[in-house]
Amino acid sequence: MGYSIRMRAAQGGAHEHGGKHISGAERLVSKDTLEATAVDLIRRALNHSKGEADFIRLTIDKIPEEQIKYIPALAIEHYDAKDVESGRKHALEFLQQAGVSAQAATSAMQQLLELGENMRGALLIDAQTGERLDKTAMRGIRVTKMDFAEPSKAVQNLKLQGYTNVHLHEALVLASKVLSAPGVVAELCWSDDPDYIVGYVSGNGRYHRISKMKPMASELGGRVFFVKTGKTPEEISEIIEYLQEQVTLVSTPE
Ligand code: PML
Repeated sequence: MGYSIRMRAAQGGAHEHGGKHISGAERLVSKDTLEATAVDLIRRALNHSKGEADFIRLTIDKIPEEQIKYIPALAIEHYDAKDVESGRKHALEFLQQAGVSAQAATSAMQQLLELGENMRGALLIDAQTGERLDKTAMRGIRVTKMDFAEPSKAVQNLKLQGYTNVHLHEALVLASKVLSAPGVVAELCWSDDPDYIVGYVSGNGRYHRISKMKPMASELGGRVFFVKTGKTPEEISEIIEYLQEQVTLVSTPE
């Protein structure tokens, strides 16, 4: 038994009323750490480099054990890019190694770069044609209800590999869940945090972490999930349902 706790924060009112997205995060925690986690998430919303939030929404749901799916974490491979151009070039290569066509990879990257403002969720894109599959406009597909199965063990394990950043912890959980969805073959992401320029491509069981995916001070980031071509509308709805609703805990290797 655990609790899903999710935070989203905006400035200038709620997201649904046109507020600017400041921060979002989520945890799956036990009852005894729920309160401390809530405080942690509120602090995070109030102290963000994108500005101070004036709208903060915390949502808490109790989750029965039988609804939880356990999956392994992706293996991390770090690529040190000399500049943003080389980072993006390698991202396109990693996507193709994961089964995304050159056309779909290039078109997805272009769609992310042309957004002009941040979406709350991800674009869902056909891995062969590059066509957008979701009909959620600027909302996008939000992945929720996930965490590390044993957070302190996972943090320790990542620290031993030289990774201490909270962005990475959260992104690894999300990327592991996304790639476990039926029909998802890869993901492309870079952060919208103005002082964080790291991004990644996940595919083939790997999290290819890329040191430079956007210029410093840029507030534009985003995510694309690539889906195997030929899915029916019902199958696409199932993928979206899995990403949004399946409670998932990510285990890290010993
Ligand atoms: C985000 O923070 O929204 C995305 C972070 C992407 C990269 C995380 C990392 O590997 O450091």
